[in-house]
Order: sequence, then C-alpha cells, then structure tokens
Amino acid sequence: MIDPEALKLIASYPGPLDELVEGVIRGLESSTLVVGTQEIERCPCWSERACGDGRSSHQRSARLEPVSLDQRSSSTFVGAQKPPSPPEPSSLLGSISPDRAGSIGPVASPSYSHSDSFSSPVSRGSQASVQLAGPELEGQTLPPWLEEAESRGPNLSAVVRSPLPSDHASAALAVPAHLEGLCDITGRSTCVGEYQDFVRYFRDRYSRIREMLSGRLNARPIESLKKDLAGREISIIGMVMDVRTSAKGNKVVELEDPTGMVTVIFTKGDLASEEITNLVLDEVVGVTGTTDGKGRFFGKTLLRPDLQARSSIATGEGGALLLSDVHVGSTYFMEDAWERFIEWISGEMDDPLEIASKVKYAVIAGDLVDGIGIYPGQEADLAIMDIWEQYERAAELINEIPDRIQIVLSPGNHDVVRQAEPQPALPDSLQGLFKKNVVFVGNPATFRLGGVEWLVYHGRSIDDLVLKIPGLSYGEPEKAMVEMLKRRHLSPIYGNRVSIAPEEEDLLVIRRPPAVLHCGHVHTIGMTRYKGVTVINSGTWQGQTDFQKKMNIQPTPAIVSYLDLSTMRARKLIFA
Ligand code: D5M
Ligand code: FE
Ligand code: ZN
Repeated sequence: MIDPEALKLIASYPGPLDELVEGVIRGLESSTLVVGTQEIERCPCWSERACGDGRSSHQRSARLEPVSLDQRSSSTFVGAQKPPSPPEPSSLLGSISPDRAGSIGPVASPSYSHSDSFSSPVSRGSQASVQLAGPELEGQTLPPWLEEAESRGPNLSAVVRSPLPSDHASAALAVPAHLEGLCDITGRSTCVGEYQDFVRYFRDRYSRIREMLSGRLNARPIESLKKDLAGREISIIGMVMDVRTSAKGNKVVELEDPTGMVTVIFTKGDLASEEITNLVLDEVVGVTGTTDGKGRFFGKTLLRPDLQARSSIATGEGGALLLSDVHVGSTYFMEDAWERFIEWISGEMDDPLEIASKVKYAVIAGDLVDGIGIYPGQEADLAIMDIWEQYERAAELINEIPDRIQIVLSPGNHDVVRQAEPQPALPDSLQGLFKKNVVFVGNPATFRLGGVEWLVYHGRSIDDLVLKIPGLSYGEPEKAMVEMLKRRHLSPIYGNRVSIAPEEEDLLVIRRPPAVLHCGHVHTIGMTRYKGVTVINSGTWQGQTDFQKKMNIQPTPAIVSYLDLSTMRARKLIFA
C-alpha cells in the first residue's frame, strides 16, 4: 500500500520513475505494509535528484516572470556576511506558489561538511630549492598551445585593445590609472533579496546571454509555439529549468523564456552529442527542432553562447604573476615557500631565465586569509585565531613583494566580505594595511592590466561544475573554466555551492571574451588556451589539509603562474 503523501512525492520525482520505484522497493524491509514518505526520502536516488539541489523540478520554475523595473529597491546589503533570506512570493500574475518561490531563494550558505576530527596537520611542502620550471610542470613536455602562442608572436587584436563598452566602465570605484575599465560590484550592490530581485536577476542573465545567441539563431518566443507551427523547424532560446532522462532513455529538458515554458526532448540517438549530455541547470541555450504544437519540442541541435574562434590572441606588455588561495592564518600555509618566492621576486636568488625582473603585475584571485568560522571545526586548523591579525600578517607578507609590482587583490570565500557573489572588494579598514601598490577589486572583476583584458573570479562554481559535468575533475580545473566560457557564465548552476546575490545586473555573465581568465579556489594549478583566452587556475599556498587528505584531494601548493603578456606564454614557477 502507498501512503497518498508518498504517492505525491513519487509523482514529483524529476528523474525516471522506474529508477525511483526500484530504489524504493530495494530499500523496503520485508515487514513493510505501507510505503510512506520516509521510504521515498530514504532512497539514494531521491536524495540525489530531488534533494540534491534542494529543489524539485516543479519548484524550479517561473523565474523569468515579467517584472517592472520601477519596482527596484535602492537599498543595499553590501558587507552582509550572508545573502538575504528567501523572499515571500508576491503574486505575479497569480502564477507562483510558495514552494516555487522557495526555489529562487538565494541560496544556501556555504555548504561545507567538514568532519570535526582534524588531528595532525599533514607535512608541508619539501624544502628543496626553488625550481623555476619551464613551461612544463614535473617533466611534462611543452603543451602545444604554448608553442603555438609564441610562434604567432605579438598580434595586437583591435577588438581587445578597443575601450571597454560603457557598462564595463560604470564601476563606482575610482579606478587607479594602471587598472583601466574596472567592473565589479564594489559600491554598487542594490539588491535586498526580495522576490522581484530574483526575477529581475534571472531576466538579466537570460537577456544578456540571449543577445549573444540571437546573432547566431533566429529564435521565437516560447509562447509562440502554437499548433500552426507543428512540424516546422524553429529555434528557441531558453534557460534550463530541469534536465532528466526519461524511462526510454531520452533527454527531457524544461526550457523557460520570459514568455513561457516548453518541454524539449532530445531522443536517445542525439545523446552522443556532448553539448546535450553536458547540459546543466540554469544555463541559457538555443535549441533548434520541431514542435508538436502541444507544448512539446523535439530538439535536433543545441547551441551554446560559446566564444567565437579567434585567429589571433591579444597581447600586451610586461610579465604578470597569478596567485590565489594564500590562506594566511592556516596552520597549512606554506610560509617557507612564500619566503623563497619573495627572495626570488626581490632578485636575491639565482634566476637563470631572468623572469623576476620582468614581472610588473601580480593578481591574487581570492582566499588571501583562511578566515574564521568558514567551516565547522576550523579552529583546529588555524595558526592565527583573529581575523584582523590574519589580515595584518597577510599584509606583511604581501608588502614584501617589491613596490615596483602592481598588485591586484580580489576576495574569495575565506575572505571577510559577504559570501554571496558577486563579492565587493575588501573594506577600507583592511586596505589601509597594505602598501600603495595594491589595488582592491571585487569578485568577479574585469579590468585591463598590462594592455590586456582580465577576468578574475575566485572559482567557487568549479565545485558545482566538477560535480555535474561528466569528465571534469579537480585535477584539471582549467577544463571547468572552459565550461564557464562556453556558457558565458562564471557560475551557471544557481543555488548549489555558490551563493549568488540577485543584483540588478548579472556580473557573473562573461560579457566579452577576456584575454585572461584567472581563477583559484580548488587549490590545483591548471593552464590552457581556449579560443584565444588564456585560462589559468593559480593553485594555492596551503598544503594538503587533513580534510583534503581524507577526501583524496591533491593540492599543488606553492606554484606561481607567470604569464608573459607580450607573448601570452605561461610558465609554472615552483617554490615548494
Ligand atoms: O576550497 C578549497 C577546495 O577544497 C575547494 O575545491 C573546496 C574544497 N573543500 C574544502 N573544504 C571542503 C569541505 N568541507 N567540503 C567540501 N569541499 C571542501 P577553499 O575555498 O579554500 O576552502
Ligand atoms: Fe582556497
Ligand atoms: Zn576558496
């Protein structure tokens, strides 16, 4: 017998029903008479699919409802440590039920699940002398893209050298002369986390990415898929509300645009296409296919707002160091290696390739300090227990970098600014600890430095992407970063690990292809080039933590990426 509540749960299951029913039956004890909600919720596939994102498929809808822009609120929540709590739904067109509104809530606070048992710290990096590794790491041969980049030589692309469009130049910050066109959230946050903010946020995300797609696709509004179009080939552009595999093995995708929703079916035969198997929630895609005029759409091809292929790469001048995840204050921070780095950059160490003297810039992509209360039991991992003292020490270490180097500092999830992305720059009170050559930007931030355009993002979404896209791993973070570029979004999946504040503009949309995409967060170094963009994840200065050891996460600490902006050749400099 099945309890009616349990039946309701089964009916709302976003995956194939057979999978759930089989799973539930397998989990039953022989004495069970009535299958209740507990039996459903205990099933591993239920927790995976229906609870994994904290929302079921029918909860995920109606985020692109029309909203009038004069309903905007002008108050801010800059500096708040937490995103606002989910709003009560207003009855936009009477179509939103409370459980739907829950799905657009901002987001879980950081979902660390550390076990509390941190015992002995793992050993730090070896004491070997500095290796100024060539473009290769640990004896690997030169990746072909590095060669390719060099042989092309400096090729100043007019597109990348042109001034930024006005929306990029609109930051409220007074931008220092050496950092042009800065765009980030600092001083510009307007959202309070009300229902309308979320609708507006998703509409902004949708319309920006739609614009990128619409040049390549002649798309119709979803509401226009009426009977008279049945059988004709048409295109639509929508945000992915749900993806599931049907009992027959077809891919069933719910797509929404501001005019309506449609169920798109990709038949089994099409699933060889990586684009379709890699679909993630909340990305915006174009689909071409045919409609049956009754709300179903048979997809043939899928188009992402991917970058256009480029025949040249943008180049600038000077050398840049890319760093992230210094984690000052952690017992695992590799201070000895940092001191070797400082000796090298200060010219006090043998430098056969004479790189140190060419360095003009250093960009740090978040997690400067380990922070306080970031995950349960963190105290056991802290050498410095006070957040202010952590920044004082961090400033001392950063201030050891010679003054001639322009430093750009962006925050991460361990820093003291609000957790919700986009994050503003570190507060003035902390900025005062650093020397004048440090510029503070938000996360993410776009700016021009050394004559090329940079996009710096801490990289929290890599945790989500690695989980959801087959073939991605922590060992190759650059591949996850390429997936961001293909989707033109730094954090395409909404509401998992990444808290996103529903700002007026979606600053996580990758509006223009940068010359450099720089992330960190996952503590592994990775480099690639994708359609003219130099993609670098800059690793960490934190040794393997006890937690990472248990999880078999292998960080690559104390390696600095050096990027010669005049050739766009990158090297890994090993200080461990
Ligand atoms: O994140 C460093 C990396 O380690 C990032 O990929 C997340 C992962 N990490 C660290 N701690 C946890 C816990 N507790 N659960 C899951 N994943 C974790 P960082 O931002 O430096 O902490
Ligand atoms: Fe980190
Ligand atoms: Zn991080």
